[in-house]
Amino acid sequence: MFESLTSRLQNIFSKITSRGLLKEADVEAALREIRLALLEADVNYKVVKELTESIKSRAVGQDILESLKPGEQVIKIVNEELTSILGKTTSTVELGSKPPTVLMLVGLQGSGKTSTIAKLALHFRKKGNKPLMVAADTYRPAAIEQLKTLGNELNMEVFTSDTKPLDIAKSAIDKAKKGGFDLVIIDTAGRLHIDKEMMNELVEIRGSVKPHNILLVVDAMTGQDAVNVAQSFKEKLDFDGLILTKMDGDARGGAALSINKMTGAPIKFITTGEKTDALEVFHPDRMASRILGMGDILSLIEKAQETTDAKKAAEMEKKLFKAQFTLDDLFDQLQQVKKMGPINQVLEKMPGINKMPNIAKQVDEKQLTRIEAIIQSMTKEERNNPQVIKSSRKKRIANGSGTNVSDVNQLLKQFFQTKKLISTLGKNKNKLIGKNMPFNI
Ligand SMILES: Nc1nc2c(ncn2[C@@H]2O[C@H](COP(=O)(O)OP(=O)(O)OP(=O)(O)O)[C@@H](O)[C@H]2O)c(=O)[nH]1
Ligand SMILES: [Mg+2]
Repeated sequence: MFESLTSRLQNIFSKITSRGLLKEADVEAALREIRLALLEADVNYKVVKELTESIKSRAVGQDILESLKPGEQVIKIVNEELTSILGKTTSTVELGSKPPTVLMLVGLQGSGKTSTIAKLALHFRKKGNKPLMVAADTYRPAAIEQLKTLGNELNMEVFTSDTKPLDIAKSAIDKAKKGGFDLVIIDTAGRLHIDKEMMNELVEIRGSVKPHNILLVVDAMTGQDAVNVAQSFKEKLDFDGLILTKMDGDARGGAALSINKMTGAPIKFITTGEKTDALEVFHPDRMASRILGMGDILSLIEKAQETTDAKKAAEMEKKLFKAQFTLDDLFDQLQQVKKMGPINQVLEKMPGINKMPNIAKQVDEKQLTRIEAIIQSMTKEERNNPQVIKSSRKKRIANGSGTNVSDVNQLLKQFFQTKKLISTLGKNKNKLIGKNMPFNI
């Protein structure tokens, strides 16, 4: 996500932070480069203009230029202005007090409506709600089957019926009331272009079922086209919020950075992959940090809380800092990390990681599987006390795991190094954390 924009911005920032003093001309030069980077990221020119002007009006004042760390002050301003462009505050979907809350997803063909419905259903189930997915796309023959398959996969109910979309939606709401569902999510048909037929159908469903929220689903990879689609929809069928899909394939970020300003509608969710758990609530401030390469620790912690057992995590932390961490614990940790999603997406949220592209590239899923296989080929004694692993044992472990002795050596070396690093970190925990942050904002 945003890889190319992030690396451009980081280059610009490293220039201005490497100097102690900043002159007005330096800030202006940096702003010109920021402007170019945004335009190349396919951000709408009106948004680019507004953003650079507001940064400029705040960044060239005496207070900033004469401050102790002017470069960092400028980055802070860019961060705040980016947050503002992305929508300022988080806009969530609140469930009404009188169930069921009805959501209706609309959007062009292939934008990701059906798959996002399953992701939303899972998201709300995790929060303790009981969602009913409704297959009201009778336009494309396989659409109903697609939603049913997703429902089976998640073990969640999907409402289908052989009638017209409007009747399907109405009967689904009746069913929700009787069956104790507190959330109804309606899938609708997409078209290649915005056409009268689609709009009439959507307007009809809206008039009849009065959804609490109409969410427009757009494909982030289509950049400014997504913005144009959203603007046309806004004119014909007012919607309450946006869902940006396929953010995992969007290196530039043009749609995400323009769409809120250009439509006035908040981005409520983003999706970052094909799996049903690849949905995130959109937080403008966290997204701004991610774009600037400062990571998104809060989302990472939330994801970890969702997928890990809190008691286990606390035990692990104690062991880590007491240096009692064994290879068994490492194996457990790998399982937890894997549950958090694709490893490259987990790494993406860590501050400063894109400054170390080699690390991000080195850690791939295959390598994790290899490490797991090596650990599984060890005896209990070896896992608890890896010092005993000498050359004959190494050969046996390599054979057992289908790897080479050099792979075993590498894992052991990394394990001992990490253990040492962590125990030093433990001793200097507070001192080190501040220094390791990429920017002291
Ligand atoms: N990589 C990636 N693929 C996605 C994401 N969201 C959706 N897709 C894929 O995009 C394709 C289209 O998604 P659908 O959910 O069928 O789109 P739709 O809007 O329902 O399409 P129609 O029903 O034809 O209007 C599918 O292959 C999805 O797996 C995402 O966040 N990342
Ligand atoms: Mg669909």
